[in-house]
Amino acid sequence: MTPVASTPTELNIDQQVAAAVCTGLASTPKTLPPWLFYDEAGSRLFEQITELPEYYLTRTERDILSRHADQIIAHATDSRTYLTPRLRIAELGAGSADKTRILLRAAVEAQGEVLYEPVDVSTTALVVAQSRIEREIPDVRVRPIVGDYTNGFKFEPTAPDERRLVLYIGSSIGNFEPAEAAHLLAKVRAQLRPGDGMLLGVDLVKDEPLLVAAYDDAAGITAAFNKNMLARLNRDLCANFDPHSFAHRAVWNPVNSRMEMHLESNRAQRVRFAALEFEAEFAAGETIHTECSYKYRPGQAEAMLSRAGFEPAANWTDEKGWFAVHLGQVH
Ligand code: AVJ
Repeated sequence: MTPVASTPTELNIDQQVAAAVCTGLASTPKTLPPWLFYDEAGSRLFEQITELPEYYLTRTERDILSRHADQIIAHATDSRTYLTPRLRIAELGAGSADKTRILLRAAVEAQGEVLYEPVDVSTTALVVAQSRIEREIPDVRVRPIVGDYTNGFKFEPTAPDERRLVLYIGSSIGNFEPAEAAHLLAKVRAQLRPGDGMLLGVDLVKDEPLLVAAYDDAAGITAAFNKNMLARLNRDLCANFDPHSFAHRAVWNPVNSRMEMHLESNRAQRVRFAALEFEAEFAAGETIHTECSYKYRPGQAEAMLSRAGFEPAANWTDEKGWFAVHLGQVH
């Protein structure tokens, strides 16, 4: 079993964390799901990761979007009728919506006012993104949706002259097993109508040292991000992890075409979860698998989009072919 990236919404957050820990640490090998990274400290560490020299993903995707924003927007509004539709832009897991502003500016340029619907579980992130976007790009109206896009959120229906473009960028899809990823895209597709589209940002397979460095940076920020999960469990579940007794491991798994992050116990130890009446035993060298980041080969993103019911319409990449942005359309 590998970590599952979804966040159940029926339970409160502590119950979700408790359930994830009991399931993950009782399995062999031990796992914890990557959504546990993103408490306040973890979200800040992730923002730092995106600025690291080794973490090419954010920078490369931003360059692709900057270079091709007008064309992306033109493709998404491309119409066989004389009426040019208005574009509404939604975003799954919007977070700080930093790169999104590039596309929003291009859409404003093309059509004037734009409606932007960021979806995120974090109300704080949505509030920050909304005030920043409304200040910087006054022609964008932000309509935030607080919700878990892995778990049955609903878009508002669009008007007949509107098209919805759903952004799912930043290689977020890479956290999901292929079957889960297909399911997620199909669920989004089920809410869309002909003419709507999905813009998917995926990281591509490249030389192993580049991949490993991106997940094991020299400054140790990714190591801190990985170990922060243990500090979070200490706080949320009254656990007694000693984060120093675990080492950060980043490994390329060529069989499954994914980067993996693990935490390796450097000694035999027992960790107690006072809030749970639960204990976990670690042998020296035993690992917790905390994340998968899938990397795609040419054709795989298109295949994934097709299987979910999208027509692969166009894609854009950088000069080195490190990252790709794919547009899937609903016919
Ligand atoms: C936010 C899931 C795209 O997988 O590259 C960064 C998270 N993990 N460094 C990724 C992450 C380690 C990131 N995603």
